[in-house]
Amino acid sequence: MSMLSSLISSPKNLGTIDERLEQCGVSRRSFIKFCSSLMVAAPFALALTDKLTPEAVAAELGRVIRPPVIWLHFQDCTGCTETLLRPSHPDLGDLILNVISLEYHETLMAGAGRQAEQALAEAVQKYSGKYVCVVEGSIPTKNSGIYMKLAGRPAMDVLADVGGQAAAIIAMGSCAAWGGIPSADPAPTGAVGVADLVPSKAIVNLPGCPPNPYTLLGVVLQFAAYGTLPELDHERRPKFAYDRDIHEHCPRRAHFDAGRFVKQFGDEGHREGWCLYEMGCKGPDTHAGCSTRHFNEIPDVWPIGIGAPCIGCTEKSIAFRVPMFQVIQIHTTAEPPATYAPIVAHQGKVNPIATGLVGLAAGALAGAGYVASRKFSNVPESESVPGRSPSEDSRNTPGGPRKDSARDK
Ligand code: FSX
Ligand code: SF4
Ligand code: F3S
Repeated sequence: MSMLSSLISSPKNLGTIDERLEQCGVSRRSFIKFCSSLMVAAPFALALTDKLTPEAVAAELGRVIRPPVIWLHFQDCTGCTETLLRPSHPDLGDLILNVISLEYHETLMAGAGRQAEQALAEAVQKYSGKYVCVVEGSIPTKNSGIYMKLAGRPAMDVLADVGGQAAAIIAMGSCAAWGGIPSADPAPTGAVGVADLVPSKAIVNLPGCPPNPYTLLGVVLQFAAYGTLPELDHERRPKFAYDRDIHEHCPRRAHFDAGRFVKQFGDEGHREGWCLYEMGCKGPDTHAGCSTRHFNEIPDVWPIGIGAPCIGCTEKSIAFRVPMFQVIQIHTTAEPPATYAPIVAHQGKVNPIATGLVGLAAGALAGAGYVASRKFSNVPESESVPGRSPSEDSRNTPGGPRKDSARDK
């Protein structure tokens, strides 16, 4: 924001925005695109915010290149390309015409057959070592990879060739990141992800089935502006999009904390928007940004937002590995309370000094104390939630279902 404010409102920079842009040598179109980028590309935007003057911004924008991109399709449903049709900042047209130089993409290109083969060969040769290779779909490895061929070559060979000569590879979607649906047991084609076959390349994994399109846009815009890739986690996922779990920012979290769980699809709790934990929600173990950045640019359009439990589609060890409705063990965050505090607690005499000390600490401890009081209360479960019957409360205790979780086995 510092750069934007210096461009717009610094006392030294009197004049209209158009005049300032002209002085800086920045076109209005570039500026609008830049503002759009700020909205979608966390790493790109954050990196630019330390530029203090309009001249520095102009210099940065001047360095924006249209990186050549070669996009490969392997075993997939094309949902990863489909998801790119939804964003508007930039939209797909702007992305492929102004931000990147899309050299090859089987779904979008007009050419076919030998024409397409030739386009791929020419692009690889012309931009060898400089292009970004985006891979969508998993790669079959069983029986020498005969289950998917491109112009007569097994997908494995195409990846070794095209991926091998790329500056970096973006594995778009869970299939390309670690095998996804085609790798589910019994994995008939021996499907694997990109990193299993070319582990030494610079690879950015963007798992999700499909992934959030803005995550790809963020990575691409950073590469276009700086030629760098974002910081990654241990699964090679960009931290800016995968550093928190769904549960931390889930709009149903208050229901989890209060012990209000959906028991069956269509029941009253489901209609009221209660927590989906007991329906198998993997949100507590799943790192992704869906709870804050919804799909299709429509509020609440994401799995939990429409009443479906998260299946953990961004986690290698969860989606298509752990059964969808199996309840998982909570181990990253506080568990929901098993018992509940009464509304009116018994009160004794309180020392005034102690009252003062408690007053100082009250703010910090209020939330923790509330949860702890529920957790350690001796009050029977039947008195746990005012206005609810004992049978309802006992059904809400998640201790039982968690015993069958995958992690307990
Ligand atoms: Fe896989 Fe992409 Fe799932 Fe589909 O094409 S990540 S099956 S939504 O979209 O590869
Ligand atoms: Fe949301 Fe799932 Fe956590 Fe419940 S368990 S709060 S639905 S992420
Ligand atoms: Fe996937 Fe769960 Fe988000 S299923 S799309 S990570 S809510």
